[in-house]
Amino acid sequence: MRLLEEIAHIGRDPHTGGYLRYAWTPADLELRAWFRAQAEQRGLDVEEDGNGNIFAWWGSGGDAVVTGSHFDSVPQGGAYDGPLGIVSALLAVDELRSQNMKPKRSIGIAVFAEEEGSRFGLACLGSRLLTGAVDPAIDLSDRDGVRLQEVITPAGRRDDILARIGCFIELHIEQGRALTQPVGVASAIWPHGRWRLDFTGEPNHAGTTLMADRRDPMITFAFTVLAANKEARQRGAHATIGRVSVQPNATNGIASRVSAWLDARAAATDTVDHLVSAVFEKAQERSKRDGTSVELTTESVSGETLFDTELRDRLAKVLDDAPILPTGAGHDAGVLSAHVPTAMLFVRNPTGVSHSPTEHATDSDCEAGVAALARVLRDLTC
Ligand code: HGY
Ligand code: MN
Ligand code: MN
Ligand code: MN
Repeated sequence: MRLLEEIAHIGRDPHTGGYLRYAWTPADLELRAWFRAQAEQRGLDVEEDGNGNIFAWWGSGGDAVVTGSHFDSVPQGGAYDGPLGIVSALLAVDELRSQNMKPKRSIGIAVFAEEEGSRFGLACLGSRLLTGAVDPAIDLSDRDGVRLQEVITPAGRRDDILARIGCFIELHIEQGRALTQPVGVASAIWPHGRWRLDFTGEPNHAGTTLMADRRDPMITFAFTVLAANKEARQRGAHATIGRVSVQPNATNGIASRVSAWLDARAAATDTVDHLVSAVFEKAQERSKRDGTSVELTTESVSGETLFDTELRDRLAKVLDDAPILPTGAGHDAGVLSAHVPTAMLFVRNPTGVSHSPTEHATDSDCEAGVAALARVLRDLTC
């Protein structure tokens, strides 16, 4: 898809084809510069909000219809998750310009920072800073120990920008297999959250310590991974353990500490809560047996997002009764929806695979997404 191809090489791992686009790293800075140039080529007024987010405005008025997404990726992520929404917004503006459209409301394109949370751990960091959902002084560090405030000095909540946004619409590749037509409209985002699990044991010699004398946190950790899988399956929920670090991670030493993140999601909030409590309970029981300890820390929790029904139905109607469906994936649209009427458009993902180098959408479906976004922007601003 045009423009996606232009940025395809940026932050791409040549061995796997996956993307390593982490916020404020060279790849991300290159993508931001590319976006700024694209926006300026279109005569859009570009501003940065001090939280890492970029806004490109067509028109200076308030009550703007804003669309956009994120550039950053999960480690070894795909080419579409995020960038498709930004590229489609640029191409939709081109489409409206080619129709000689003069919008009566401003149109904005937004690029949100650190949506995946791959660098600092907190998802939707940029949109959460913009809306005041997190404090600009928040204490976050990346895996190299670099603090957020060493990278940017977050401006925090920007009421002036929020006041300009009349509604927000995020176009995104669908991250499941539910969408069987080229374009769909989102109804909701499942409740989801991230919890950190820290397992502590006793470092010791791999060769001389009897098995019965060990206090190995890896054992409690391994048991917890299996428990999370079992508890999730029993509840029809989704649980994933990732971002694992083992200290000191020797080949011939028993670990002192294992840290991991639990990503838990389900169609209902209390299912997520029960899932996390059940996993932690099982981990604590096992830790008693292993002579280790386990701590649970809540990193971020997002309740169910129900998108604005009027906007949702209006988009579905404009798009000839496009299918309406929920998603288990989090988005900046979920954060914005607490502040402005918000909707999402999904572009079909034939395999449903995402957060993987093989993530893919066909060119014709991506073009259908651009056409749909243009139709929606026209409907809302003319
Ligand atoms: O993790 C998510 O659901 C999203 O892709 N950030
Ligand atoms: Mn993602
Ligand atoms: Mn995304
Ligand atoms: Mn998103």
